Amino acid sequence: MAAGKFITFEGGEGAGKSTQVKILAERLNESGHETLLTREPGGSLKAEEIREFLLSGDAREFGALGEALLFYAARDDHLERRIRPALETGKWVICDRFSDSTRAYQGAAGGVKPAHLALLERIIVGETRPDLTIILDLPAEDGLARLAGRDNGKEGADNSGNGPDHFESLGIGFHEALRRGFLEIARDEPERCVILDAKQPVSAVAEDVWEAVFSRLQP
Ligand code: T5A
Repeated sequence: MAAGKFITFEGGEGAGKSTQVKILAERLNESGHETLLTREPGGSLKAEEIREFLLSGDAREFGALGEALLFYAARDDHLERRIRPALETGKWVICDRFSDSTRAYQGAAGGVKPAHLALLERIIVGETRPDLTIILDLPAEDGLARLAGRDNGKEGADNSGNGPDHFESLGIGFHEALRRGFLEIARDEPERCVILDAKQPVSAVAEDVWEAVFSRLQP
């Protein structure tokens, strides 16, 4: 059996990742591909527990490096229990955030040295790198405004399901640094990454996503 494909979605807060991963999974299912739709932090039982801790803000005292280690502990479990087994059985894995989020949030915006994050990535992710990463690009203030307009928290957005989680509540400067961080990743790895304009309506972004998947991975 051919190994599956691994697609990750990245971008700042409210860029529309959760919306687009669902649309892509449906489209791939309709074209006959079995998919695993998953997310980070989380995606496995233990990783979801770490997610709660991280998004509650209680992990803040560890600092950005400590948070990165927690994201990687969750990622290790997620890779071992869900992502690699799915890829081995030929599934297309679509993941809402992955290691580029650690590079952008804890690295570019949080100040952890890129070399330290690269080392963690080598140890934990290893060969299981995404075949394609879609970066949804949106000005920071637009993404935050979208979240402010959302009438209830996304499932698991924080411990209560209401209000901004720890990362959403950081200042605009942090979110602008994030955006620059993601754009830099795309510039450094154009063979893996595609940047899409997330300001467009949902259906137009979905078309761009499909075009990127179709042209790069020929589903
Ligand atoms: N994190 C994560 C790290 O710091 N390091 C890491 O290594 C990892 C993996 C995760 C948090 O953890 C951080 C990053 C995050 O802060 P989360 O709840 O999973 O927390 O947060 P996000 O992934 O940012 O999810 P959000 O829900 O905040 O944003 P999405 O998924 O990008 O956006 P979505 O699809 O939920 O849409 C947001 C709102 O906008 C509307 C939607 O209907 C919704 O109301 N919308 C649009 N409106 C207009 N036009 C469009 N094109 C729209 N698309 C969606």
